[in-house]
Amino acid sequence: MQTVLLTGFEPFDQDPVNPSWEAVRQLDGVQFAEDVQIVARRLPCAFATAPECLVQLISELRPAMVIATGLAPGRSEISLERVAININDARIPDNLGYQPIDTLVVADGPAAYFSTLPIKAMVKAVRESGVAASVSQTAGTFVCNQVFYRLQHLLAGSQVRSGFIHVPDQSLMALSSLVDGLRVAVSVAWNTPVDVREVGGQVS
Ligand code: PCA
Repeated sequence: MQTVLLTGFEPFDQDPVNPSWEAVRQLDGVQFAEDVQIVARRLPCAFATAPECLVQLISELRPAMVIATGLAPGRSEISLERVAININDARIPDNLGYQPIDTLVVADGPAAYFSTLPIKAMVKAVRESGVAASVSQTAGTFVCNQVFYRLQHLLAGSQVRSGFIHVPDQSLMALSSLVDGLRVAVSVAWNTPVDVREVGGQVS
């Protein structure tokens, strides 16, 4: 059996729940192809501990694909992140009270990494399933971007494809739609070796 590791985050910034974890936990154990199953795990919302936790999970579970998710407050669509950047610039302290400003995620790392997931195909399929989705050109500069960058750094050059999805607030998308959309996104990612060519950019 092969594993797709799907992560969500614990709550942060005084929110009682984080829909990223509430959604992915519902997909834990779901088998979406004959020999592939989702394993869902929760990451802490802290710069110091989240990447270590993810690295540990990857060495333990040896996943064939990794998709991390987190909440993007205010966004109303499932956001397929295109790029992780090598900067931490926190607007608020994380759950351990740490607030880095303009520090590098990896001291000698490149400025950015692209997602290695077929993000255009994923957007297309999620939309066709009736759930709002789009490509996002920035994962921000907080813990999610840091985790995304560390993930891409760790798996760069490997056969294991990986990326990040930001999810909407529960006030802007029902949890059931989010779960359905993520299930489609994972399955399409698994089944699409080469991304499709679709409009998905922004003018500014
Ligand atoms: N969202 C935050 C961190 C944890 C989460 O769910 C972010 O976008 O960085």
